[in-house]
Amino acid sequence: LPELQYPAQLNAARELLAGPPGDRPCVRGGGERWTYGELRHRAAQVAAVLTDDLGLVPGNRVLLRGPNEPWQVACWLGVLLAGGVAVSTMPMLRTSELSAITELSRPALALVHHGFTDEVPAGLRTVAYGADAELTDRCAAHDGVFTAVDTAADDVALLAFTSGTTGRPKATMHLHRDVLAIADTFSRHVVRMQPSDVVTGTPPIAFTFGLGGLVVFPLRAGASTVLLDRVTPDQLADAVAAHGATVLFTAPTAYRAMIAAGKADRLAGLRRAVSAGETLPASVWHAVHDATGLKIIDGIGSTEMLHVFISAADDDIRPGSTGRAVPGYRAAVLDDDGHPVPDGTPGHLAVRGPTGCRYLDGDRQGSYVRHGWNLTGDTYVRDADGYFTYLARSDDMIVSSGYNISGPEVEQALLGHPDVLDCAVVATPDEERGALVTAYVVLREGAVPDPAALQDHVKQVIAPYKYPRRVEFVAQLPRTSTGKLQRYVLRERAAG
Ligand code: 3SK
Repeated sequence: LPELQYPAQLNAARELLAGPPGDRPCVRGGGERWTYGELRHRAAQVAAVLTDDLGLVPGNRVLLRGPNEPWQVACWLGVLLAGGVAVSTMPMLRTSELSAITELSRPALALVHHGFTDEVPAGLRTVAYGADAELTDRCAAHDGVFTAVDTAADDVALLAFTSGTTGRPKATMHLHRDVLAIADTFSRHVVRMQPSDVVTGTPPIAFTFGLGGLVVFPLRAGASTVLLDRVTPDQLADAVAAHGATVLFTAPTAYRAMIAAGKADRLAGLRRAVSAGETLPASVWHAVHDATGLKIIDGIGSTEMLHVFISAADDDIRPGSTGRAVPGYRAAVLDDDGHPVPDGTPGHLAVRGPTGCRYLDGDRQGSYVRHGWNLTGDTYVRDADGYFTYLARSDDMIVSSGYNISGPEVEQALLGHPDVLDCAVVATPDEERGALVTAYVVLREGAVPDPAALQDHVKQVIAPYKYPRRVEFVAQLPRTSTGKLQRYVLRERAAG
């Protein structure tokens, strides 16, 4: 794509702020409502504070921590303008998790929302932001004029941490050109964000799904963004309607919960609804479509790739399938030796494109990137039309009595039962079969636990050998801070 040819010297924040006229609405939330001019001014002030007052030099890392609200966006942009490297952290992390991140990333200082300073590890120079906090006072002493550091397109702009469905956090490095590339591929060609769009959603900005969807994409398009802080699915649906949002970014669980709460009609004003973080069950796609006419855009992305690389929109959507490689990316399904498998045969999903995995440390780089392909750890199947359908995380395939069974496929079947609100399917050890397909099920309010009814239902919708031989009812499922199911927690629990 010609739009992916960036100049050798490129500062992503300067580019994102360069576009729209200063009086256009830009970002609101946390009681603030800023135009593009105001965001530009504040980001420049933050950059000036970082360099002039706090001695930041290009390449220094800055830890960021706070809820989704405009000051966090100003801080993130300010760090990049100053040539620093943004290390965004989830607001729900505690000291032990933040310590692991600071040990790995060694930030020079931290910019932290004044309500979130308590958990920051001792010894890290911390400047609080938000109303009446130190950073805000310091900003007032700067005039909002700052010449962005002339970073190279290949300089590191951010470190992104995966919260990890395996429980092991990892840091990935992304460059200034990567930040623009995610907007110039998925947002421009699939979401097709417009300047008139009003964007909202739930993923934290510290999660690259949220950073892209709620910050980078709207700024690149000259659209406006409404940042919400920890909303329930009910509140999310109401916020979409109240703010006149036209584009929504959230996870399948939120869509499912909005339907369960009878709130899907509140989404009717949306032009685009994007789902990522986990695969979107066809039943959820149809339920939202039936209630609103909306065609949810499902996408697979990863922290390693920065954002979404397979997706589809409008009439290209085939519910239950993730879609095709996003323009600018190539995707393939490979066997264990790295050779492409025939269409229709399951294998390892591999992807390459303008963004890619660069781990900060450790020895995982060689297993994630092989021969230029990023191996995402997902088992997928491709059809003759180039559509990719998710089967499982490669370590979520269950081998039971010699059969290969995808845990997520059984979950989708269970989710089609009216009593099931949420579920997870994992392998538990079994002497006879090697592994037993085990379902952990959260029932809808008022539903009566009936394992046999759920097992019969699964046998009706997918091959009967895949049915869960063990069904356990639970109040809730373990999820990461970004909402991904932690199947390993259930596997460990089952193994005792
Ligand atoms: O991890 C994910 O699932 C994801 C999805 C979309 C965009 C970015 C990410 C990290």
